[in-house]
Amino acid sequence: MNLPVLNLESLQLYAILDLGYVKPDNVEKMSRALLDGGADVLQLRAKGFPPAEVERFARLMLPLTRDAGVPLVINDHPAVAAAVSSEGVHVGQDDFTIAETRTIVGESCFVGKSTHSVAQARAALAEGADYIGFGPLYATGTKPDYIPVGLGDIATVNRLAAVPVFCIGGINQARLPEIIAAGAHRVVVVSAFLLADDVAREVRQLKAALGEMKTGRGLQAH
Ligand code: 3NM
Repeated sequence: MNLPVLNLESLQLYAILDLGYVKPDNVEKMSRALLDGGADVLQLRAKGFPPAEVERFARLMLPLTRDAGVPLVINDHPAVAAAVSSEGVHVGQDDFTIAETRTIVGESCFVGKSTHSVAQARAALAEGADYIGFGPLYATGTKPDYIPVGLGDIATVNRLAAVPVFCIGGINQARLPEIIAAGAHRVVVVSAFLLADDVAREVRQLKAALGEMKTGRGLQAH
Protein backbone atom coordinates (compact mmCIF):
# COMPACT_ATOMS: atom_id res chain seq x y z
CA MET A 1 0.00 0.00 0.00
CA ASN A 2 1.22 3.49 -0.77
CA LEU A 3 2.18 5.84 2.04
CA PRO A 4 -0.83 7.85 3.17
CA VAL A 5 -1.34 11.55 2.41
CA LEU A 6 1.77 12.51 0.60
CA ASN A 7 2.52 16.22 0.71
CA LEU A 8 5.23 16.90 -1.83
CA GLU A 9 5.56 20.46 -0.54
CA SER A 10 7.15 19.15 2.63
CA LEU A 11 9.95 17.37 0.79
CA GLN A 12 13.27 19.21 0.52
CA LEU A 13 16.07 16.69 0.25
CA TYR A 14 15.81 14.16 -2.57
CA ALA A 15 18.41 11.38 -2.74
CA ILE A 16 18.94 9.06 -5.68
CA LEU A 17 20.25 5.53 -5.34
CA ASP A 18 22.04 5.26 -8.69
CA LEU A 19 23.26 1.83 -9.74
CA GLY A 20 26.06 3.60 -11.60
CA TYR A 21 27.61 4.11 -8.15
CA VAL A 22 26.09 1.33 -6.06
CA LYS A 23 26.68 -2.37 -6.61
CA PRO A 24 23.50 -4.46 -6.82
CA ASP A 25 24.51 -6.28 -3.65
CA ASN A 26 24.65 -2.97 -1.79
CA VAL A 27 21.20 -1.65 -2.67
CA GLU A 28 19.69 -2.33 0.75
CA LYS A 29 22.70 -1.13 2.73
CA MET A 30 22.92 2.11 0.75
CA SER A 31 19.16 2.65 0.99
CA ARG A 32 19.40 2.32 4.77
CA ALA A 33 22.24 4.83 4.94
CA LEU A 34 20.39 7.40 2.81
CA LEU A 35 17.24 6.94 4.89
CA ASP A 36 19.11 7.00 8.21
CA GLY A 37 20.66 10.29 7.18
CA GLY A 38 17.20 11.73 6.64
CA ALA A 39 16.53 11.81 2.89
CA ASP A 40 12.96 13.03 2.34
CA VAL A 41 12.54 11.20 -0.98
CA LEU A 42 14.46 8.27 -2.44
CA GLN A 43 14.70 7.49 -6.14
CA LEU A 44 15.86 4.26 -7.73
CA ARG A 45 17.89 4.99 -10.88
CA ALA A 46 19.19 1.90 -12.65
CA LYS A 47 20.12 2.92 -16.19
CA GLY A 48 20.84 -0.04 -18.44
CA PHE A 49 19.30 -2.65 -16.14
CA PRO A 50 16.41 -4.75 -17.50
CA PRO A 51 12.97 -4.00 -16.04
CA ALA A 52 12.93 -7.26 -14.07
CA GLU A 53 16.12 -6.22 -12.27
CA VAL A 54 14.80 -2.72 -11.64
CA GLU A 55 11.71 -4.31 -10.12
CA ARG A 56 13.86 -6.56 -7.95
CA PHE A 57 15.82 -3.55 -6.64
CA ALA A 58 12.58 -1.67 -6.03
CA ARG A 59 11.19 -4.57 -4.00
CA LEU A 60 14.33 -4.59 -1.86
CA MET A 61 13.99 -0.86 -1.23
CA LEU A 62 10.26 -0.60 -0.60
CA PRO A 63 10.12 -2.18 2.87
CA LEU A 64 12.89 0.20 3.94
CA THR A 65 11.36 3.36 2.46
CA ARG A 66 7.91 2.44 3.82
CA ASP A 67 9.39 1.87 7.26
CA ALA A 68 11.01 5.27 7.11
CA GLY A 69 7.84 6.92 5.80
CA VAL A 70 9.72 8.10 2.72
CA PRO A 71 8.29 7.95 -0.81
CA LEU A 72 10.11 5.73 -3.32
CA VAL A 73 10.34 7.05 -6.87
CA ILE A 74 11.18 4.80 -9.80
CA ASN A 75 13.19 6.43 -12.56
CA ASP A 76 12.29 5.75 -16.21
CA HIS A 77 10.10 2.69 -15.62
CA PRO A 78 6.41 3.47 -15.11
CA ALA A 79 5.53 -0.21 -15.55
CA VAL A 80 7.80 -1.10 -12.65
CA ALA A 81 6.35 1.72 -10.57
CA ALA A 82 2.89 0.31 -11.28
CA ALA A 83 3.96 -3.28 -10.55
CA VAL A 84 5.42 -2.45 -7.15
CA SER A 85 2.99 0.41 -6.28
CA SER A 86 5.76 2.90 -5.61
CA GLU A 87 4.66 6.32 -4.41
CA GLY A 88 6.26 8.08 -7.37
CA VAL A 89 7.75 7.76 -10.83
CA HIS A 90 10.19 10.03 -12.66
CA VAL A 91 10.53 10.51 -16.42
CA GLY A 92 13.06 12.37 -18.55
CA GLN A 93 12.60 14.60 -21.58
CA ASP A 94 12.97 11.72 -24.03
CA ASP A 95 10.81 9.25 -22.18
CA PHE A 96 7.08 9.09 -21.66
CA THR A 97 4.83 12.14 -21.52
CA ILE A 98 3.18 12.84 -18.18
CA ALA A 99 -0.17 11.73 -19.61
CA GLU A 100 1.26 8.45 -20.92
CA THR A 101 2.95 7.87 -17.59
CA ARG A 102 -0.28 8.44 -15.68
CA THR A 103 -2.13 5.91 -17.82
CA ILE A 104 0.45 3.34 -16.73
CA VAL A 105 0.86 4.20 -13.04
CA GLY A 106 -2.65 5.44 -12.20
CA GLU A 107 -3.70 8.38 -10.08
CA SER A 108 -2.18 7.47 -6.72
CA CYS A 109 1.41 7.65 -7.99
CA PHE A 110 2.99 11.09 -8.37
CA VAL A 111 4.87 11.88 -11.57
CA GLY A 112 8.02 13.99 -11.79
CA LYS A 113 9.86 15.18 -14.86
CA SER A 114 13.43 16.31 -15.62
CA THR A 115 13.80 19.76 -17.17
CA HIS A 116 16.93 21.45 -18.48
CA SER A 117 15.75 24.96 -19.39
CA VAL A 118 13.05 27.46 -18.48
CA ALA A 119 11.16 26.45 -21.64
CA GLN A 120 11.23 22.78 -20.67
CA ALA A 121 10.15 23.65 -17.16
CA ARG A 122 7.17 25.60 -18.51
CA ALA A 123 6.25 22.68 -20.78
CA ALA A 124 6.49 20.09 -17.99
CA LEU A 125 4.33 22.27 -15.73
CA ALA A 126 1.77 22.70 -18.52
CA GLU A 127 1.82 18.91 -18.94
CA GLY A 128 0.82 18.58 -15.30
CA ALA A 129 3.97 17.24 -13.64
CA ASP A 130 3.58 16.81 -9.86
CA TYR A 131 7.13 18.09 -9.42
CA ILE A 132 10.00 18.98 -11.71
CA GLY A 133 13.73 18.47 -11.59
CA PHE A 134 15.78 21.42 -12.86
CA GLY A 135 19.40 21.07 -13.90
CA PRO A 136 22.11 20.12 -14.16
CA LEU A 137 23.17 23.21 -12.25
CA TYR A 138 26.84 22.21 -12.56
CA ALA A 139 28.75 19.80 -14.77
CA THR A 140 28.42 16.34 -13.28
CA GLY A 141 29.88 12.93 -13.94
CA THR A 142 26.51 11.40 -13.12
CA LYS A 143 25.02 12.91 -16.29
CA PRO A 144 28.12 13.80 -18.29
CA ASP A 145 26.50 14.65 -21.64
CA TYR A 146 24.42 17.53 -20.32
CA ILE A 147 25.41 21.19 -20.49
CA PRO A 148 25.08 22.86 -17.07
CA VAL A 149 22.25 25.38 -16.79
CA GLY A 150 23.98 27.37 -14.02
CA LEU A 151 22.19 29.19 -11.22
CA GLY A 152 20.67 32.11 -13.13
CA ASP A 153 17.26 30.60 -13.92
CA ILE A 154 16.54 28.90 -10.58
CA ALA A 155 14.49 31.78 -9.21
CA THR A 156 12.49 32.13 -12.44
CA VAL A 157 11.60 28.45 -12.53
CA ASN A 158 10.61 28.47 -8.86
CA ARG A 159 8.45 31.54 -9.46
CA LEU A 160 6.53 30.07 -12.35
CA ALA A 161 6.05 26.64 -10.76
CA ALA A 162 2.99 25.88 -8.66
CA VAL A 163 4.55 22.50 -7.83
CA PRO A 164 7.87 21.72 -6.11
CA VAL A 165 11.08 22.35 -8.06
CA PHE A 166 14.06 20.16 -7.18
CA CYS A 167 17.41 21.52 -8.33
CA ILE A 168 19.88 18.84 -9.39
CA GLY A 169 23.34 18.30 -10.81
CA GLY A 170 26.66 18.64 -9.03
CA ILE A 171 25.09 19.61 -5.73
CA ASN A 172 27.11 19.15 -2.55
CA GLN A 173 27.44 20.79 0.85
CA ALA A 174 30.03 23.33 -0.29
CA ARG A 175 27.81 24.59 -3.11
CA LEU A 176 24.60 24.65 -1.12
CA PRO A 177 24.84 28.27 0.08
CA GLU A 178 25.07 29.70 -3.44
CA ILE A 179 22.30 27.41 -4.68
CA ILE A 180 19.97 28.53 -1.90
CA ALA A 181 21.01 32.16 -2.43
CA ALA A 182 20.04 31.74 -6.09
CA GLY A 183 16.49 30.86 -5.02
CA ALA A 184 16.44 27.08 -4.69
CA HIS A 185 14.25 25.53 -2.00
CA ARG A 186 14.80 21.86 -2.78
CA VAL A 187 17.76 19.80 -3.95
CA VAL A 188 18.60 16.38 -5.34
CA VAL A 189 21.97 14.86 -4.48
CA VAL A 190 23.51 11.76 -6.03
CA SER A 191 27.30 11.32 -6.11
CA ALA A 192 28.06 13.60 -3.14
CA PHE A 193 26.07 11.15 -1.04
CA LEU A 194 26.85 7.85 -2.71
CA LEU A 195 30.63 8.44 -2.77
CA ALA A 196 30.85 9.75 0.79
CA ASP A 197 32.90 7.80 3.35
CA ASP A 198 29.98 7.96 5.75
CA VAL A 199 26.83 8.26 3.67
CA ALA A 200 24.34 8.74 6.52
CA ARG A 201 26.50 11.46 8.06
CA GLU A 202 26.84 13.27 4.72
CA VAL A 203 23.06 13.24 4.25
CA ARG A 204 22.49 14.38 7.83
CA GLN A 205 24.94 17.26 7.50
CA LEU A 206 23.57 18.50 4.18
CA LYS A 207 20.03 18.25 5.51
CA ALA A 208 20.95 20.25 8.60
CA ALA A 209 22.66 22.89 6.45
CA LEU A 210 19.60 23.05 4.20
CA GLY A 211 17.33 23.48 7.22
CA GLU A 212 19.50 26.21 8.70
CA MET A 213 19.56 28.13 5.44
CA LYS A 214 15.82 27.88 5.10
CA THR A 215 14.97 29.04 8.60
CA GLY A 216 15.70 32.70 8.84
CA ARG A 217 14.43 33.17 5.32
CA GLY A 218 11.30 31.16 6.10
CA LEU A 219 10.49 28.18 3.87
CA GLN A 220 8.28 29.49 1.12
CA ALA A 221 5.69 27.38 -0.61
CA HIS A 222 7.81 26.59 -3.67
N1 3NM B 1 19.58 14.40 -13.63
P1 3NM B 1 25.01 14.38 -9.05
S1 3NM B 1 21.55 15.94 -13.33
C1 3NM B 1 20.29 12.26 -12.60
O1 3NM B 1 19.68 17.73 -14.84
C2 3NM B 1 20.52 13.67 -12.97
O2 3NM B 1 18.09 16.28 -14.99
C3 3NM B 1 20.00 15.64 -13.92
O3 3NM B 1 23.92 13.66 -9.97
C4 3NM B 1 19.20 16.62 -14.63
O4 3NM B 1 24.34 14.82 -7.82
C5 3NM B 1 21.66 14.39 -12.72
O5 3NM B 1 26.02 13.27 -8.83
C6 3NM B 1 22.86 13.88 -12.00
O6 3NM B 1 25.58 15.48 -9.88
C7 3NM B 1 22.89 14.33 -10.59
